[in-house]
Amino acid sequence: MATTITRRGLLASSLPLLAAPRAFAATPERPNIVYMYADDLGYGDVSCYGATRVKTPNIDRAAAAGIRFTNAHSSSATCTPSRYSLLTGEYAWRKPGTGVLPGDARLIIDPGRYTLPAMLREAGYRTGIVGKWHLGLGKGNLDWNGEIAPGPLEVGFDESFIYPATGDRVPSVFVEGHRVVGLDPADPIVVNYQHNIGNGPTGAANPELLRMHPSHGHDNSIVNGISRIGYMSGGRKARWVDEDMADTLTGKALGFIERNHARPFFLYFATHDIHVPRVPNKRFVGATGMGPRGDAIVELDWSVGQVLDTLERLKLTRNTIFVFSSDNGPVVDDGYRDRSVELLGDHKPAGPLRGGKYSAYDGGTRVPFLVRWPGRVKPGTSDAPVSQIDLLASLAALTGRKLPADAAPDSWDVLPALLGQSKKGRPHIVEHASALSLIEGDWKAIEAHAGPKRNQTGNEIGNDPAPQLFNLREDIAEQHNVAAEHPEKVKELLALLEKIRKDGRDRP
Ligand code: NG6
Ligand code: CA
Repeated sequence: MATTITRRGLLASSLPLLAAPRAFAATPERPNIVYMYADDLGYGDVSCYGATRVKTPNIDRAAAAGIRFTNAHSSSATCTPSRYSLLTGEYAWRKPGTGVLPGDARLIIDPGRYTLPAMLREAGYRTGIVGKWHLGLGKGNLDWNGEIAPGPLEVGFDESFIYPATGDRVPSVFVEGHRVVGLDPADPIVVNYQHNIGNGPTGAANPELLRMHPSHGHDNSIVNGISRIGYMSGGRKARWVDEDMADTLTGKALGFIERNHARPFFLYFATHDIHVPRVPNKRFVGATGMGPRGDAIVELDWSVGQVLDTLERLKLTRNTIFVFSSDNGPVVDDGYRDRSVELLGDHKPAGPLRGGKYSAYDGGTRVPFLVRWPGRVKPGTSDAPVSQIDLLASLAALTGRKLPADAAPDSWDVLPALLGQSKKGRPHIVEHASALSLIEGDWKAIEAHAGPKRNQTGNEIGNDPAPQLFNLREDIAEQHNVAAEHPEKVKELLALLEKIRKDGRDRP
């Protein structure tokens, strides 16, 4: 490095030696980061967001010691696109092929791409994923009995213990690193999403073998008395037991924290709860009187408690940012007759919001979002508009990483909002269901979209052949479409949405 004679120059040239990790931000920090991602948990499903028939003391404990966001969003109203956006910082709707994936899909994130875990690894973190993946594995025509790659380890994670897609999709096995866990080579796994393999029983042909019946779809291969989406044969010893999934995944999450407690770590813990099939452990059966859906929330809350207790025991609480959220809004009947509709009573999974999973109304993407960092974050609530997609840019800012110009095109640095220092957040929220929506300030426009008003779950999708407009401040339940009264507002918001679409990036 060239040194200049001026005092200032000499000082500047010696600085990097003294403070190499501070190269990018004024005061970068490296707290541990735990991102706990529930599946299909709604805005009204936990007690700190107003639920009364289900109690979630551990989630509430994180809320009480942190910031409870009231206007935080998943990027999409379903799983794969939300998770794709979370990890890449790119709106999934920009990239075809990022919708809900089958269990035999190829990896949809290019290996080597700048991702949330890759960024944190560069910042000196040990990175780990436990739980739901649902972003595809391999390059197509994967042999489940060999090396399963590329996958999480090729897009930024140092350690990986996942299940490939969803609890209701085959293959119903865990994958650790590059291998199926507990696979007996004499009983190889074959997966097919077109037709049955061999003569294994299916939900369609053998309903008498089922302990939980489908309400729609879900009538292919039977695993543990529950028929799934897709067909699999073999791998009998490797198949998971639904009742034990939360224990297995939570145990792996705690193991990761324990192994890495002495260094900065990033744990992405994506639970199976409360996705279908809802089969909580018998410890939680009957906990709520709401059937498996309510009991799965209590099981999820137990997992949160285990993580918080472990951080406490290892004296990591003060030096760990704990974030809790959900990948999309709630759904009651998502394809199995598990009595959740009958036992729902007055419980409101989406709280005051309209719609739920799959929906362009706010119930689709406005989800619980908690940030706890004792000592650094003052407890309270925040209505700052933030999106999960912003974690990449925000955590880069925290840890002093400079995003390459073409990385994470839609991720805003909202770190001050996440730390409770500002109510500003991102300038607008883009919501993604069948239709796209744009929220700016009090106003929300949903673009025109053909298609059914509801899908088979009964959830409203938000489709309408004409654009819709709501004033969320006055009408959080989106009951009054005021597009006809404010055509200029509709035009303005949809023009901004169009610009974001055309520009190929949202962030500055
Ligand atoms: C749907 C499934 C639903 C769920 C969803 C994905 C049917 C009829 N419905 O296609 O049960 O698996 O996909 O959920 O098959 S998500 O949370 O992973 O996005
Ligand atoms: Ca989901």
